[in-house]
Amino acid sequence: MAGLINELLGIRYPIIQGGMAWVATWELASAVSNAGGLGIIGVGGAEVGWVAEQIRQMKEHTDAPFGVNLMLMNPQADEIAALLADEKIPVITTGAGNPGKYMARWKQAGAKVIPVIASVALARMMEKAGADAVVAEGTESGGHIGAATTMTLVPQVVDALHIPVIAAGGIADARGFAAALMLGASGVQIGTRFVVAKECIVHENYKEKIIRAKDIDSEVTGLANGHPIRVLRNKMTREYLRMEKEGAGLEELERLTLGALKKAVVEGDVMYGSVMAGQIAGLVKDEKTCAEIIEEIMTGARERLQLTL
Ligand code: TUI
Repeated sequence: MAGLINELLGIRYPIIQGGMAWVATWELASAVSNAGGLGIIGVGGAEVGWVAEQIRQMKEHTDAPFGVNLMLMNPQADEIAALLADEKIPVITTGAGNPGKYMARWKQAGAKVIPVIASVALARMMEKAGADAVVAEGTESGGHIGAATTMTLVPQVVDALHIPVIAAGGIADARGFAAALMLGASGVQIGTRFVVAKECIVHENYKEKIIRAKDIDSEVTGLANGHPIRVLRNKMTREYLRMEKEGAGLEELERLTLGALKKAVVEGDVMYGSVMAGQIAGLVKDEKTCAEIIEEIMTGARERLQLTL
């Protein structure tokens, strides 16, 4: 089908995987790329050496296009940005900031640059700066979020830009995929559904927490200090929200969340760790391979839309 991002990116299906910190390692990303989507390595707060090793493994495990997501609050963002250019990474997505200063170098290296944005203003700025597409990420998403919902953000970004828009936030099955295309998106980015993929290396407790989540189990911490993070409710969020309400300082609150994502993902501490997941977690009911997840979405989408891919 013309105009979808599978053409732009040289992949089979217009589905990209979210670049989730600690979660989106080469194991998950290569499985998504090998299944016809775009797998993305999530840099998060990791060091440049870790990223280099992930890229090496990725190149060993897939011949298909793949991406790397650079979280712009990473202390080594400059070094990692240079590495991505040197390694000729085919697709670079960014989060939690404005990647403007890296754009020229990445474009020169031949990368397709796709900033993740949560507002029309930043989307416009990114198009002007030379972005090839944007991911419009609604507040339904897990992790660091903006305020607008996917339903309202996507059509407004589509109307404001000339480049393709990829919808993210609240999409986990064929219905969400079809709805995103109805809003004018040229593809989707999916995170939470892929956390519960067989190939995803997160701790079993983390997958279990998503599978058991109900519709109302999503919570946002950090709203008061300007760093809203969507997670699944647990002992940590209850304590955090109580302290936030009582006017606790940023330092005190950060002590509660520092390293909390790694604690949940790697150690499986889903009681005191930060279990980042989107609002759609309640819809995710089983562990499947990346190929099964993608095939299920595409089969359902073909039934709903006149898709020929
Ligand atoms: O980046 C994300 N989601 C993330 S990053 C992340 S790692 C992290 N861990 C702990 C604390 C903080 C971060 C977990 N989840 N999504 C993409 C996204 N970017 N959503 C919203 C934005 C965004 C927000 C503000 C982009 C730009 C922006 O400001 C632009 C500016 O002018 O600086």
